[in-house]
Amino acid sequence: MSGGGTTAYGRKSFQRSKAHFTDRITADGQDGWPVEAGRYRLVVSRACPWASRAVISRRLLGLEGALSLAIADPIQDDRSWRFTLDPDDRAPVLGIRFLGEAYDRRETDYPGGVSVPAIVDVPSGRLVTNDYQRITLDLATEWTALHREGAPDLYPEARRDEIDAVMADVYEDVNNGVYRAGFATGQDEYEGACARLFRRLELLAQRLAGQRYLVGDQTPGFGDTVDFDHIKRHYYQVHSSINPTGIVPLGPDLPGWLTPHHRQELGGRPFGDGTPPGPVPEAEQVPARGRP
Ligand SMILES: N[C@@H](CCC(=O)N[C@@H](CS)C(=O)NCC(=O)O)C(=O)O
Repeated sequence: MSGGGTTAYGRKSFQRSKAHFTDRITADGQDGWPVEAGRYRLVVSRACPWASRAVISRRLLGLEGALSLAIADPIQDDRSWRFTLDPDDRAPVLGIRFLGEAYDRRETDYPGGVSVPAIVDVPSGRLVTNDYQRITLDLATEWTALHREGAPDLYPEARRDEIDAVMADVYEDVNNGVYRAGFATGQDEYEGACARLFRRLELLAQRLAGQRYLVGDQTPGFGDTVDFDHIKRHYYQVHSSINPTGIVPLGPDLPGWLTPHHRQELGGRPFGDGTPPGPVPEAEQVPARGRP
């Protein structure tokens, strides 16, 4: 996930490695990967916020039948993401034990990390992309022929500039900001990241004071794709440099999230011109211990 950069004080700072495989799956197949029902498998960890974005988009757009899902164990070993939640410790359909095998089939001796979300071409077993942002945008804009009826437009043309601007700030200061703070190894670095994170949260709260969503009317409920058990076990047990004891904290109070928020009183239509998605397919339901 991270390499190390050296700060002015000589300590290592958190640096996110860039997605290396950026091929796109598109309607016209410009990169050699045309949109096709049943051809690809989305590999995620439910612990990973970047992967969750793809899981949520897939669900809202009703792509479950067209793009199947593999869920990695939240606890990695030294070969990274593995399929130890599955029978025989092998991902069904792909038949591999480690996501790294799909990376190897794509490029031998690839020096980078093995990250989720990743999309794998099922027939060849090769990784297509691990570019989380592009994956999500392409699900919204290139996979339209396979969207469910009533799927919301998650990236409306008229709002793109605004979405991109808000997303850039949220990415820099919040999404990546929590990593910068959480993985800091120096006090100065930690305090800088922390201050920046809370400054941004304050600005976002101001934006949300008078409108229900960050941009426009769209943001349907995500809760049913969240697995807090996976999130906690991954972050508290895998990153032994920042939590050597591996103790997993109790909480949060998940049912508490279901208390009425009354934010609908601010207006907005959660699905824009579309309709809510149907229930989560049975095979993909988050076990009760991990969900609100
Ligand atoms: N680097 C990815 C972001 C996704 C990411 O960082 N995923 C993390 C999990 S939250 C990961 O798989 N890291 C590899 C590791 O932990 O070994 C991208 O920019 O597309």
